[in-house]
Amino acid sequence: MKDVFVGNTEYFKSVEKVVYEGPTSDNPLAFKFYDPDKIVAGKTMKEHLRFSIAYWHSFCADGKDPFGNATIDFPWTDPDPMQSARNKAEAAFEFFTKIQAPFYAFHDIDASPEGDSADQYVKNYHEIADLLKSLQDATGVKLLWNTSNLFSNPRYMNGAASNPEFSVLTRAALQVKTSLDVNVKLGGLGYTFWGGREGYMSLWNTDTKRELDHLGMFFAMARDYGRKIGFKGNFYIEPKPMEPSKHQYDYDAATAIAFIKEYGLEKDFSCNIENNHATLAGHSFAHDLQVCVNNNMLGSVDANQGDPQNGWDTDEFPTNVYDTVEAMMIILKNGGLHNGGLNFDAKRRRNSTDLEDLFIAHIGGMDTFALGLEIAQAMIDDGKIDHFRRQRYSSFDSGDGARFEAGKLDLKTLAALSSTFKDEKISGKQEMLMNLVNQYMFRSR
Ligand code: XLS
Ligand code: NI
Ligand code: NI
Repeated sequence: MKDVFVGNTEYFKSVEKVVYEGPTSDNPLAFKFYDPDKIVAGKTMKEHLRFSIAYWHSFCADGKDPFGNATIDFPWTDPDPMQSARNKAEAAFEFFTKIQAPFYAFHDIDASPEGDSADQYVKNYHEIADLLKSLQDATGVKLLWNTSNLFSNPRYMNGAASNPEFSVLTRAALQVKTSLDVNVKLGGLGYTFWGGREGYMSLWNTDTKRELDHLGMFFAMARDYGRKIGFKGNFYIEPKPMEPSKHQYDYDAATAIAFIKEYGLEKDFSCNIENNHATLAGHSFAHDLQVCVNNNMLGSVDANQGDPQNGWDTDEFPTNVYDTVEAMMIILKNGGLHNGGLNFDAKRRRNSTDLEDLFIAHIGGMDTFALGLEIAQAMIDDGKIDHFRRQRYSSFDSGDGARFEAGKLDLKTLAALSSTFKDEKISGKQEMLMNLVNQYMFRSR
């Protein structure tokens, strides 16, 4: 089995490389809908979907929650933290290869132990990065993005780049600088900022204007440094409204985009949209994706789903095909994911304790997006929904409507045209369109 593990030990011995067996297969360890080499609209499914595995959930999250201890055992754990990190890297690449994921993503301290000092942090990180590089070379798996964890360590309890104490910013800068150095070493395609502590718990002790200015300044510095050392990828801001902070500055796509533009970052920054964050903000996944596409700001996607009964980030694997059809519809119209990917920022439940559950969870997520892709493409090919939507705006295609769009009317003229107002009801046909979506979804293919 050497072709599916490149390290010294095979950690997922009970699972072989996962392959497509089709919708009637009863093998839980096979793809039912994701057929990597199948061509959809001129590209393979693999090229469309650009799946990425999240290091933190898959190889670090051990099932701890605020009420309970770890439930998940990782066979690579070693008493020496550096040895653990080396084993974990080998296990991770075995997993990427067996699940056929072309990309991965990590936080600095998911991959490499923080150590007791800043120097140790940098040294550990570079040593592990060298190993990751050799594993990338051996497997062909690429880094979608990395990021710095600026939220777990107590030093960040009042924020990182938006901390009211200057010296904390310097420590955050060390992490971001080192992550960018490592990114360039690994040929990463992106770098993500997710600011769990960049926000506030109380307005009574917070100068939000000053904190936002600091955050904007910090991001500009990261951009300048990255470009200087040869980072050619995209910087992403990952919006989230709250959790752990009561309010996070990058609340949703619209807020993050306004921030990006306000601080002059639009050439280098775009958004990394996560389904469960969009729903926490009171939107849908599709809403935040569409806001990004409207602004040419769709960078990458954290593919997961929330639980409608819970008001927090449950980070579940995507299984809701309605969500992925809507998402893929928008992504396809955006010309694809470009440099971004579908990164499974998702974890198995803490009582899914078999090692193979990690595979089963990802298989479900990949199948769900493959279904989304095929159904969305069928809807696009058929054109009924697009046609309906275009028709709805056809009064702007010619005559005064077109002159309005071209900016050739003023308010007085527009008001004068009210003599042409047609006082009749025009149905929005929502139910008809939703029934049509069900037809595309459930007709036999
Ligand atoms: C947390 C975020 C986090 C980012 C990376 O809610 O989703 O996992 O994706 O820091
Ligand atoms: Ni995320
Ligand atoms: Ni999240």
